[in-house]
Amino acid sequence: MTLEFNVPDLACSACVETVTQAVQAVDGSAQVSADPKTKHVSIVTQAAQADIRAAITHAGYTVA
Ligand SMILES: [Cu+2]
Repeated sequence: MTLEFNVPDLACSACVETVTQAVQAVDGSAQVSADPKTKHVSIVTQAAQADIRAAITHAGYTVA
């Protein structure tokens, strides 16, 4: 399944890396694409949306 999130705090490529690592700590095979310009994060994963959302939040980012 593909999850779509808006992460307004996503400012640069380091943020993308942080979010990607947080998501992949939940699901190592997750495919994460995130764009600091649009603040849009798209994640292909089998993990539950709530778990992915929690991982991003715990990494210090607000999910809109
Ligand atoms: Cu950043």
